Amino acid sequence: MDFALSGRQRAVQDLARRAAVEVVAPHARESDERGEFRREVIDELGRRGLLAAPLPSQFGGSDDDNVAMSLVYEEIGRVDSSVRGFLAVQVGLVSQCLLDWGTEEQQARWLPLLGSGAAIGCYCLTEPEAGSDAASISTSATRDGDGWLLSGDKHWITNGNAADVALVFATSDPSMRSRGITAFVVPTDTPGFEREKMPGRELGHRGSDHATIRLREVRVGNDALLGKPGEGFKVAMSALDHGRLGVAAGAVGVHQACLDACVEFARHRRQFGRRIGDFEMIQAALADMSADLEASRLLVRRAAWLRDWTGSNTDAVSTAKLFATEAAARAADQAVLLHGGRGYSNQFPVERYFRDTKGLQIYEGTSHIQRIVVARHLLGRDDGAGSVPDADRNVGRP
Ligand code: COS
Repeated sequence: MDFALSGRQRAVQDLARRAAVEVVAPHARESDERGEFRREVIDELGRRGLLAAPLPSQFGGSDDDNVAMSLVYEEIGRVDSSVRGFLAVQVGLVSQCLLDWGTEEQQARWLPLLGSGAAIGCYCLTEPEAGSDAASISTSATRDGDGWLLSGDKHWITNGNAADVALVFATSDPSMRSRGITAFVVPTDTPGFEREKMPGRELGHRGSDHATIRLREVRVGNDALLGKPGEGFKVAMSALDHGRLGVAAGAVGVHQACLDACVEFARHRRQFGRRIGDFEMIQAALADMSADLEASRLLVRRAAWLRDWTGSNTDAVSTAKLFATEAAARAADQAVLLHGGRGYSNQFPVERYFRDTKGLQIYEGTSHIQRIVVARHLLGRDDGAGSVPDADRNVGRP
C-alpha cells in the first residue's frame, strides 16, 4: 500500500495551493459578505489550468487523475467553500459528465470552453418538489418533430445565472420514475431558458451563484441528448459520483482550515496565565479534530483512487462524503467554540466555515441520502429469501 502522492499529484497540489492563496483567499471574506460570485476568480483559475485538470489534452486539459482533482478541491476548499462549490459543479457535475456521456460533437464544442473558463456549466436536477427524491422530477421532455420541448422549474442551481451551458434532466413519463428521465445539453441562450437569483439569503456559500431556472418550452434537437432517452437518471447519478467527491474533498479542506485556525489561536490566546492550548480540554478538541481530519482525507483519497483504478466508486464516494462533511461540521462547531467571542464574529473566518459546512452536509445529496446509498450497498437488492440464515453461516469467512 502506497500512501505517497506521485510527483505529478504533488505538482497539481502545489499549483492549487498557490491559486488558493493568491487568487481565491484574498476575496473570500468580501464575497461572502456581499453575496457575490466573482467571475474574475474563475477566469484566473481557468488560466492556471485548474478547471481542465481531469480533461484529456485534446480538450486543453492535463489528463490528471481523480486523486489529483481531489487535491484541487481540498486546497480551494481550505480557503473558500463557495469557489470550491463552483469547481465541483463545473468540473465534476458538468465537464466529467460530458466526458463520460457526451457525443464527440458535444465534447468538442463544450469541453475546451469549460476547461478554460470561457464557458460556465450548471447541472439542473433539483426542483421545488424533487430534492432527495430525484427520480420524482416533473420537468417534462416532450417529443416535438425531430426534437424535444423542455418545460418546468429547477431551483438551487449552482452557477445557474452565470452558466453558458446547462445539463437538464427531464421526464417523458413521471410514472416511470427514474426510467422516464432523459438528460439534455442545453445552451442557456436557447429561447425559453429563464433564470434569476434564488430568493432569500443563504446560510453559507454566500459567494456562490444560486439560481432558480424556468424552462418555458425550450426547444432542443436530438443532438442535445446526453445519453439515450430514458438513461438520464444514470447520467445524473454518475455525475453525482464526481460531484460528491468534490464536496467530500472540499470538506477536508475546510476541516483543515478549522484545525489550522484553532492551533494558531490555541498557541497565542492566553487565559488563566497560560496559553489555552495547554489546557487538556482544548487539547482533546484539537486531537479529535485532527484524528477526524486524517480519517476523512484517507476516505476521500481512497474514493478518488478507486475511481481512477476501477472506474466506479459510488459506495466509497458516498462513505467519504458522509464522513468528511459530518466531521467538518463537527470541527467547525468546535472551532467557533474554541475561539470564544472571537469565533462568533466575522473578524475571524471560523464563523464562515461553520455556516459553510451546513451546506456541505446538504447539497449533492444530504447525509441521509449518503447513508441510504451506503446501506443499500451493504444490503443488496431484496432477493426474496424468506428465512434467517444459519447462525454459523459466516464463521470462518474473511
Ligand atoms: N451511477 C449509475 N447509475 C446509478 C447510480 C450511479 N451512481 N445510482 C443509481 N443508479 C441507477 C440504478 O442502478 C438504477 O438503475 P436500474 O433502473 O437499471 O435498476 C437507477 O439508477 C435507479 O436507482 P435507484 O433505484 O437507486 O433510485 P432511487 O429513486 O431509489 O434513488 C437515490 C436513489 C436516493 C440514491 C437518489 O435519488 C439520490 O441520490 N438522491 C439525492 C439526489 C441529490 O443528490 N440531489 C442533489 C442534487 S445536485 S446539487
